[in-house]
Amino acid sequence: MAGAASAADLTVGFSQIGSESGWRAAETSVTKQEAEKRKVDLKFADAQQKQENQIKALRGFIAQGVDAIFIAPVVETGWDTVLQEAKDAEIPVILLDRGVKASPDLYMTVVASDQVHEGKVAGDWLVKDVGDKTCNVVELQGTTGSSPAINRKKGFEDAIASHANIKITRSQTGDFTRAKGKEVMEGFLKAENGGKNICALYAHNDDMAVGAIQAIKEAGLKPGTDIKVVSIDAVPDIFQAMAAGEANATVELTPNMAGPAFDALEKFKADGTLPPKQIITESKLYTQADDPMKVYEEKKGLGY
Ligand code: GYE
Repeated sequence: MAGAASAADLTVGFSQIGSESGWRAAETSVTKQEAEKRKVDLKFADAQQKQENQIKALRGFIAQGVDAIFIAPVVETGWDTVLQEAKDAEIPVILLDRGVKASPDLYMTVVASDQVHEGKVAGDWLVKDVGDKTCNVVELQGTTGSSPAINRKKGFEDAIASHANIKITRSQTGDFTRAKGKEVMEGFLKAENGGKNICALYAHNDDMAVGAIQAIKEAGLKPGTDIKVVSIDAVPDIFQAMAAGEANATVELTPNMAGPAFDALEKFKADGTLPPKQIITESKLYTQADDPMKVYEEKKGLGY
């Protein structure tokens, strides 16, 4: 009987969304490091945030006959046909950091955070911070139709639902990027009396928050005090902003989704054991009380 397949025998095709945020760049570098460590031949494809490019990449991987496919699906829908093609080719698919609306028998597992919980942690922080003060919140949503944008919105709304003094008064996608986050925040500030009506910003990722912080400063306001800033990812730059008093809280998302994914794949290849349908990564709240510059030093250079 052939020895158990070690990772060194594996070729894995990885369809990455793009490099829209610091967190995404870190996930890419960590995935490449994990592959290198395990001597996996990783075929990398950057989709520049376009679903059609991801579908094309998956078809290329199927044609190449890779042993497995990893994909971070840019949006939740539109995957059934190509996932069925991978299944017909008996190529297991593992989803990284985002989910899909497709039958669970079309993928092996999804390695991701509990994104509803992330939004709830962010909302709970704001509830605690504002007490019974009236607080109008503006929201920068992630990519429209992506599971983190849908779930983080729901979690935050769940957290503030029973607090009538806290309301989301404006909400728009910033597509998870700094540039768009800044642009949309500029619009919010103009529409809300130069920002005087805004008590807090909830951004679905730190990159949009960092862009928005720039806009708040250019409007002559103090981010972190005039407008509280809470976001998700825990990338190094948000800790720099926190140390400067310009951001207040972030919810950590590990960029290492590939480690658990490779572990599940190796186990399956070795003895046929299937992983659970969901492998959920931890979420941790960081605030200005957590020595932000120390965290910044620990995180910088990890590929962000
Ligand atoms: O929060 C953001 C990236 O899919 C959960 O995508 C991930 C999100 C992450 O653009 O920075």
